[in-house]
Amino acid sequence: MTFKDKVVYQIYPKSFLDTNNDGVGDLEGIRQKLPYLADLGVDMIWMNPFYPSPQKDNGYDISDYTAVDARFGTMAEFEKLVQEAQTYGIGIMLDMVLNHVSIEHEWFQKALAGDKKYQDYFILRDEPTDWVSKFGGNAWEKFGDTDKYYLHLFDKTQADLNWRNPQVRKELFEVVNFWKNKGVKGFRLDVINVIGKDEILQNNSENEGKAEYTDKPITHDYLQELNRQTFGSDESIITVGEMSSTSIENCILYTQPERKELSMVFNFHHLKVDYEDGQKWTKTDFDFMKLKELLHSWGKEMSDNSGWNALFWNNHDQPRALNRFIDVENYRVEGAKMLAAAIHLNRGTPYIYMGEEIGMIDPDFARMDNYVDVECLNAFDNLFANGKSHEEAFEIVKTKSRDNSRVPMQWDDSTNAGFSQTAPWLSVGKSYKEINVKKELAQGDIHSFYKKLIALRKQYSVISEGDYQPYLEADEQVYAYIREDSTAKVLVVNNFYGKERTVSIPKEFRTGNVLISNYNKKELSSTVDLAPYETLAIYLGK
Ligand code: TEU
Ligand code: CA
Repeated sequence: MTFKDKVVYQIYPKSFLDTNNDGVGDLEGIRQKLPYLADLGVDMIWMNPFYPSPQKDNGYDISDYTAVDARFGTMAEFEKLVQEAQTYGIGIMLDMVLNHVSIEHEWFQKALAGDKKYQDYFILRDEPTDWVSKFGGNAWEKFGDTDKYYLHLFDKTQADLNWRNPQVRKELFEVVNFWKNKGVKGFRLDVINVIGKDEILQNNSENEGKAEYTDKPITHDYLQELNRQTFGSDESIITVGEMSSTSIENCILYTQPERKELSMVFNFHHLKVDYEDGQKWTKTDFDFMKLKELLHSWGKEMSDNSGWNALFWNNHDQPRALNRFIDVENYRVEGAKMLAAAIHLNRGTPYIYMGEEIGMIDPDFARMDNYVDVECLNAFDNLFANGKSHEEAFEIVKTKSRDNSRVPMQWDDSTNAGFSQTAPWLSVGKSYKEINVKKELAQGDIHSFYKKLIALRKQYSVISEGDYQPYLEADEQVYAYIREDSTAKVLVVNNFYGKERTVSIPKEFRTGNVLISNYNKKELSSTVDLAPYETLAIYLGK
């Protein structure tokens, strides 16, 4: 198993570093920052899509799978990036969006022009079902001036592909192999658990129709075929499936090594604990007991059944975790370290989203016109149409918009946070003079805490390989777990609140050593008084 001691760093190329000053981040910007990433100690960089795209969904609407969009650079620059990253021991992980293409893709255009072969690349029906698009509205759109409708689970410019057609699968496998042959060492598979659709599609008013297309048994067959035909021939390649509304049961199947599907999976249940009645576009405090229950059940069941989780608090679709789970006004630094330790010492592969390692927070935009993402613009209209005032709707967008994490990386305190000399495509966050890489490296200690956590995963097999047991399950403030392998045991306790809490330490751990702490704690006894947002890990060798 080659991936268990690895750490992945996610880069949103549009917002990382703009080297030609057109307001959009580029491949050259990523290349220039390789030394920064190597110093942090990450093994792989996952890049969000940089392929030609009309950018209706920021690159997840692809019009050409095997080219580089000129706004990000050239294929030669991509090849250089792969090679240079390799000299630092860093692999490149690409985002594969195989569920849908942009309606500007040649396949869809040919289909629209009446080509029967290409019409069978899409999901066309005479009657739409009642399924709801994940970006709002019905999931079907009129197919040109015909009597048919095409399915789009996301934006109406993102047409779902027909995986039942073997020719479609063959084309998509060629896409993966194209990038594999360029030396790519990882694939992140976008919404891969919704690719399998039935021949006959049924209405289902419950839960927006999700059960009709999510985690269908045939999806496992498709993944096995994808594995065989593409990345399966190279053991060093890491794959991660992004799973929409999935189940533990299915994620065990997706990742058990002998099934040869994927290395690991992202699920999002733990990031829905601040949704009121399961609805994203609401504003409410997070439910800690629910969060804990999810982390424990996924941690334990994946551990007991040899599944493997991708571990993360942030990505390009989520507001910053610091704003969601931490009293960021008073404890940003302590909270950032606690959240980091809670996943980096956990069982699974940790992912760091750019800026997380310096404790970046949401941009705190003042106006609706600062937001650009299609999902939040639709949501705003929807909230407004359903009776919310402009102010109420804005407050919700402000807490939930995906733009929160997509703002430019904060490099220093100069204009545009050192991201670009020009106005960026999405405004810089308000906090950049206080929170930026330059300042963090000079005087902060979140970054060095991340470095230490990454190093620990490489040093101790109990962290990379050990199994997972929940601890202190009833505690209403602390998330704790025990890791164990043949060499050692580690107890990790995390205080999720800005108030102190005393917890008991199991007897055997009282003779252990403090592995890492965000309060420089060294002494141990039968209980420990946890400070606000304290994290503490105790190591006990066997
Ligand atoms: O996201 C899939 C997905 O369902 C979400 O995380 C979604 O953005 C969120 O739930 C909306 O509330 C992936 C990509 O990460 C996302 O950026 C794309 O927009 C989406 O697929 C479509 O390709
Ligand atoms: Ca640029």
